[in-house]
Amino acid sequence: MRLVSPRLAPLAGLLLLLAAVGVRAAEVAVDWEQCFLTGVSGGVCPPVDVAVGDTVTFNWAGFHNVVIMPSEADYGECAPGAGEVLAPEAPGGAFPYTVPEGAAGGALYFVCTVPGHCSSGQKITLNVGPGEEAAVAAPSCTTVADLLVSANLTTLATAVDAAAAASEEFAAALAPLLGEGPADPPLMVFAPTDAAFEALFAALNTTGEALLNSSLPLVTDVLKYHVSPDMLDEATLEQITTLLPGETLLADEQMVEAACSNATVSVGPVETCSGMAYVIDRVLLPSSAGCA
Ligand SMILES: [Cu+2]
Repeated sequence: MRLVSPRLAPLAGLLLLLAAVGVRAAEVAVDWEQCFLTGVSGGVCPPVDVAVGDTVTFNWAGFHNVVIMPSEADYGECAPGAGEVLAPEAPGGAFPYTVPEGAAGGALYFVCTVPGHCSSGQKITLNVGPGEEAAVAAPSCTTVADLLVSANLTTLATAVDAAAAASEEFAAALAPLLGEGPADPPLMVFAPTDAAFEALFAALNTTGEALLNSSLPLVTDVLKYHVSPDMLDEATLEQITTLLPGETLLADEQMVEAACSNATVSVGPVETCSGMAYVIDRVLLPSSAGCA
């Protein structure tokens, strides 16, 4: 990640939080020796519930191996030669097995194929929970609106609210960004910081409030100039279209050249529900705004 200013610290926290989602792998111990003893005394080694990514460690003291069987039927019959040897037979051992993604929602079957052991009952079933499927069913994606809040981009959020309240067309165009409509095609967003807006207001010798009151259509055009249906190349400046008809930008993932001003990407790309977002340090002004 690039340099993150204190202002954007909440964004960094959000990204770390997102990265941590789904990383809850557990350590599960299987007493493989006890499983053997339970089997030879006529019992059944109880199945164990696990999740994708869990590490299951088979521990034993006697002479055993760990073999995974391809099916419940092979497991039930202790079919000779059917399984794959994961840990060769050895006098004592601790074999770690990581539950693979493909096992989600199913079961895994393990036996010991030292002669007589499987048929005596040294076998165990691991029931695998739905794992990542649950996360896919309820995606935890970030909308651009979430991003503006978490990155504390209050001036931009205020301007977007005012423009959306004044123009149904603008509100409809922005709906996918706010998580209120399907993002197809995805939309890329350049989000200027509060400091960028302050610099613009100072240059124009005005305030944000005055500008919204006197020139809302112009503000709306400027906002449209910050949204594009195009994708960026990492390091090659390419011309991209914007939601403002006839106005284009030259941009890569480091910088943006607008008609009247250039900006540097300070944070990004940030993946949102509706496409990529980049926090930038200048407000982009289209030629129709009149290059001051
Ligand atoms: Cu054994």
